[in-house]
Amino acid sequence: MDLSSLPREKWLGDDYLVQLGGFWFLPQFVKKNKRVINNYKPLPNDVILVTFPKSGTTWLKSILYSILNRSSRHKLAVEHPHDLVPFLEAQVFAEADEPLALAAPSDDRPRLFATHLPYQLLTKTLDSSECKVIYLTRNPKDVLVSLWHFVNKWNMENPDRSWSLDEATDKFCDGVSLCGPYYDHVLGYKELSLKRPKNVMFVTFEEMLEDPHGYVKKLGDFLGCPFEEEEEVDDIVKNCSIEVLSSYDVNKSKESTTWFPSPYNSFFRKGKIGDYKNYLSNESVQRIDTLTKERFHSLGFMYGI
Ligand code: PAP
Repeated sequence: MDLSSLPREKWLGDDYLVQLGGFWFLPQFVKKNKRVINNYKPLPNDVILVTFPKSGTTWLKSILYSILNRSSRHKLAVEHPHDLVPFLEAQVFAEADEPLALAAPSDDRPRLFATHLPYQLLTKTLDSSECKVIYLTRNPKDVLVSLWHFVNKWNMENPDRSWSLDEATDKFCDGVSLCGPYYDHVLGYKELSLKRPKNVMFVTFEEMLEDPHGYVKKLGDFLGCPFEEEEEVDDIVKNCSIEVLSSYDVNKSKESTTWFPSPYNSFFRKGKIGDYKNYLSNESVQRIDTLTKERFHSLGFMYGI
């Protein structure tokens, strides 16, 4: 594919992002994204976790894996959530149009995948399937601060490319962010969840963190595998907490994943609500809140401030 035909914007240091269908991606992901868009045909019982980067993907991967594989959830102690639940674009379709990982399982256990791709690029894929989608969103200010930490961690070996929070804020507000614009990403799935509530569940990081027990149960119901024992739910909440997950060697590893240039440990930091208050200036908070009002609140979606 000829990348030079796509719009591009400077992003970080000499790196740039390219635009595909109105959303911005690292150039090395364009071909992989297109493979997913053109070739992924979800089975009716596939389960897909969708997030804008830094919205709590790693956490919900571990929870969904635990809900769907109750007998093998001890695997969380030895495998990183990102290896247990592969990203369609970064792992499953990274190299091939028809990857082996897509073979239908011999039993009727659902396949569980994740993606950061926006609905606007997956409209045909998702509209033509009865698969289940769980969309997790998070306050934009916390997303931005989490992303800024993450990117600086992956650039650690190259201090020339460190990224100031002001630069990161400018890019985020301009929509030039990995898989951005954030607001279009969230709204695409929010609208879809209202249209197809049986297939698409929309959850927020904040409500999940405030009531993880209630949300694990709701997710079990949504996925058609409700819990009979409250204890089982409590176990999942505990096993997927940031304290427990980040204590495992596999998640403490400084080695880079095979599919992205960032260390395994960079996916665990604080996992709190409102950490932006420790980093963003009042001016930046106001700037993002104004955008949130324009993009979310004006549509009646009272979220993100
Ligand atoms: P990704 O989209 O690149 O996969 P993602 O997992 O969404 O990343 O983002 C990591 C954030 O989730 C981090 O947030 P923070 O920077 O604000 O701390 C990380 O700490 C948080 N996180 C990871 N695991 C958990 C967990 N078990 N519970 C709560 N938050 C978590």
